[in-house]
Amino acid sequence: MTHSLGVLGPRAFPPAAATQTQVPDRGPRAAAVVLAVGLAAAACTATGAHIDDTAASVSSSSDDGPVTSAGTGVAMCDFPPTGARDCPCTLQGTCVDGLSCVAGQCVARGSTETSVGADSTADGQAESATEGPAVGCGDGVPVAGEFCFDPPFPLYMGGGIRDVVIGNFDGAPALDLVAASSSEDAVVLRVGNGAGEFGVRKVFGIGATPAALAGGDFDGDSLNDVAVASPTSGGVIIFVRGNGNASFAFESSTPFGAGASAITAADLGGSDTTDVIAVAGEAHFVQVLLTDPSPFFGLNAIPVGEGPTDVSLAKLNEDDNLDALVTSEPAGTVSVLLGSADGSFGPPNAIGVGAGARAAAGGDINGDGIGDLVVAGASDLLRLFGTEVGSFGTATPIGSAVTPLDIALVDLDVDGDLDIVAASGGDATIRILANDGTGMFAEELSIATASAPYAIVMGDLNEDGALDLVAGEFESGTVTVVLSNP
Ligand SMILES: [Ca+2]
Ligand SMILES: [Ca+2]
Ligand SMILES: [Ca+2]
Ligand SMILES: [Ca+2]
Repeated sequence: MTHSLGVLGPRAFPPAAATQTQVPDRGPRAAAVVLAVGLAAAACTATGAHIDDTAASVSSSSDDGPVTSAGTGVAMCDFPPTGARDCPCTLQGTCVDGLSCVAGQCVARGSTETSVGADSTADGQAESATEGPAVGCGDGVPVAGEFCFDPPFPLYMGGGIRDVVIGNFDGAPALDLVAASSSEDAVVLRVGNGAGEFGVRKVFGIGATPAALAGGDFDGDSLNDVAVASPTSGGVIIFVRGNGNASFAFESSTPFGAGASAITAADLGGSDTTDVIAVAGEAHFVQVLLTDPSPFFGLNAIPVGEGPTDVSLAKLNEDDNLDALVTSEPAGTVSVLLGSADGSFGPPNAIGVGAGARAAAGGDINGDGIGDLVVAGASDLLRLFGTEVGSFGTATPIGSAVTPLDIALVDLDVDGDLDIVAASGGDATIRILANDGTGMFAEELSIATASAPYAIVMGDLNEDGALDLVAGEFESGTVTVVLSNP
């Protein structure tokens, strides 16, 4: 998920999500929702004007959870922008062009001291793939350029987890987790306390097998709801109304015309409510379902060719409308559908990326103002630079991840460029790849998950101002939670 990052309010869903579906020969249907959470950015201006005072928050601990600590930073600017270590900046601080805020200083790209630290073997010891524990991690002050996480821990959600959504569902500000349990025909809620701890499972049956979830306020009551794509629902999208008190009501269903296999949510039609776009994998179409005036008023289905697998949304051209990316694993394509302000989408422009395109994310990864693509391919991650609006260069392997099942673009280290978070199904890891600002990626971290991750989502679960990661896992019925530790 890649377009503008909105600030996540207590009941606000971030604007877009990505879902992914299964392919028969790989077992369970995979699905993912990626929620990007806005981090209040304090940008250094070119004139060297003052920026921001940022008070990070939260100090907490738990029996099985890590401790996060607080930090306060004051941002000032690099002026003149020499790149010398003469410019203090904060975590969220973005220095002038060409400089990154690293370890509290504006420095030139390439001279960064990227911090790493995670427990990829889940043995309780933080480590780095290359450099040992990160110097800058754990001080409570998020700094641009550092990737800092505590050891991952699994959380049981229910049998056959296919998808996860992060959002507020209990009326309290802390973010909660909702997962799709395909063996229990249910959505499962665990309420978060803002410190990276979660309450007991609350199971809500939906009478059909969920394949993918999307979260948002679909009925305009300012309470978050869940929309469920299910191939066994009889051709409807299931609307599960959030009551705002950690409970759901099975509310209604909307005709979709075929079994749904993937779904993602965003405000597509200009109303204040969240809309969805869903994929009919076997019927080979996508359809937008607008929520104004009531949940799920369908627009015309758009044929997208053989075996659509996943849909995600991103801003790829110069207008303000979200565009849709529809992958097809059997066809080996990513189809780009340009969006309009009324929530409709143009015809698909299919781009061949080789076999096995399972999921895609869009965004400008090299900073030239043109939208680019990254793809979870058959055996590797792929990168396609946009050459002009609607046109893309050759799919180039990035060289990380094994049988990737999901992919997201997000500025995880808050240095101003989009990084990759990938669910690596073949070796049960989350891979984090740092962008050098030119669309070149290097693997930063490989974090073990409980079993093959089918979905990867992000949100600030422990309220420290840095994004945390959650992977959804079918075989183990878990989510693996990776909390930030800046
Ligand atoms: Ca609602
Ligand atoms: Ca670009
Ligand atoms: Ca970045
Ligand atoms: Ca966090």
